[in-house]
Amino acid sequence: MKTLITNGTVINATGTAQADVLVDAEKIVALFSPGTTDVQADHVINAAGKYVVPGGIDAHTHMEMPFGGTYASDTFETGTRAAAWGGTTSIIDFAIQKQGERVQDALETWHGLAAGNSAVDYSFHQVIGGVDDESLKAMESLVDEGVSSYKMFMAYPGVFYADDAQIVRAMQKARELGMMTMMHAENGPAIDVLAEQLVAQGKSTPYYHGLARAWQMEEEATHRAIMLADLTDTPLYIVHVGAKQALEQIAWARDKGKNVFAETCPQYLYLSLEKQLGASSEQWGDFEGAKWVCSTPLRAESEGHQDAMWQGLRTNDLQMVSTDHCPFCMKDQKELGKDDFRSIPNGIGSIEHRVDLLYQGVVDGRISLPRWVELISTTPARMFGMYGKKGVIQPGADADIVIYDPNGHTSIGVEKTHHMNMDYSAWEGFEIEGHVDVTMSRGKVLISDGQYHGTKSHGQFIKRGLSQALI
Ligand code: DUC
Ligand code: ZN
Ligand code: ZN
Repeated sequence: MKTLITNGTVINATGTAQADVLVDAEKIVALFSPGTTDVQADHVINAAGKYVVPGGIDAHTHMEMPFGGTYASDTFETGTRAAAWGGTTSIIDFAIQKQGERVQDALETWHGLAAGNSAVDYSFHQVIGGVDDESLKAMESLVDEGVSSYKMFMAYPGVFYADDAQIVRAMQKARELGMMTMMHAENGPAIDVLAEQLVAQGKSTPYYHGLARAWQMEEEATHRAIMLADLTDTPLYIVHVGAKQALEQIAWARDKGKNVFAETCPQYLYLSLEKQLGASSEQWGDFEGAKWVCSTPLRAESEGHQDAMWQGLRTNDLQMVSTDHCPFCMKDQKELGKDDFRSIPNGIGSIEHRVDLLYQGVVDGRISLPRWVELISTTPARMFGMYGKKGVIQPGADADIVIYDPNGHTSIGVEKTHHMNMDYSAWEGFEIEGHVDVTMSRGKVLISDGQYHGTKSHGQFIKRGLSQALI
């Protein structure tokens, strides 16, 4: 089955071109100057006036993540269907090993959750939640299994936390194996002290989650992670950067030529402690703020964190944007923390909106069209060892293609556009001056004409190679 996408503007990270794209079965097989071929296709899609871009890659998602006595509310089925609606055709989720569990068992559990339940292709990073001799040994088989990256947490003592000694040992193992170390960089033990003191003073509403997780705790942990990676001579990728001071640490390390990489997320570009969690004293008691309780936390706009994140995307001190998609409903989930912010499950759902929210950055003059593609697709593919197959419109690549309408419009809201399994939208009322018209995954149209045509058995596991982003 051949599909020809005609008259569109193809956008890769390297630039834009007027080109027709020929898809044969699951692959892109040719790009032509428009009208220069009489190829017979079974199906023609007219993309006149539209952008033809590589499918989005969300390299940081948490389907069904166990957290705070509950589970992230999107399954692989619901979360990847929402991804397709929003132009994302690949995700990398986290297979979570906790202390006392076998790494292989955790990975097998996540394979079991995703296989046959994914609308789009998926892969895994391994979380090592308990660094010990057994889990370090188990890391040795991960690269062969297509899992070339793993994550540790400097936060959440008693749950996923790794101390400095564990981090050093894991980084040494990663260096031996060529794996990418990903880090949740916040000083968890210090945060827990502040949180306990705030609650003891009666300051227990969601707003105080942001105060307890002070930017100093993100800056300090980011710096420490950089130095431990330097010590062990291993590359480092910092997840969900939200504090401008943490970004300064990353820029400093990169200026010194270190293999330090980082992502931010849409919530750190657009949302803030003041607007969403209420900095005026009347609102401090408002539990609505629980909708935006995530870690790292939303930070004060008055301190300039959001503008710093946009700037980091322009200067390439931040190389990509992932969602940290970790949705929880207000009812029965976020509500667990109505008397104490420490019991609010941490997370925001955005998988459906990342491509649109970043496109709005193009409309607003913050990033260029090729940079948009680079941030949402090409760099995630390179960073995590799947470039060529994913992240680019070129012959030989998987036909993961989004047709994006710059004259379309997307109104975000739980009633309007939302397909995630959540009873609210963290993005309610956001208006995007663009629209995902068609989402194609390995040659199959998943979204067109405002309809979903996918199946939960379409998505395949992506066996990834080593990072292609290293110097
Ligand atoms: N932060 C979140 O907001 N949710 C999941 C885990 C994390 O680190
Ligand atoms: Zn995290
Ligand atoms: Zn996360």
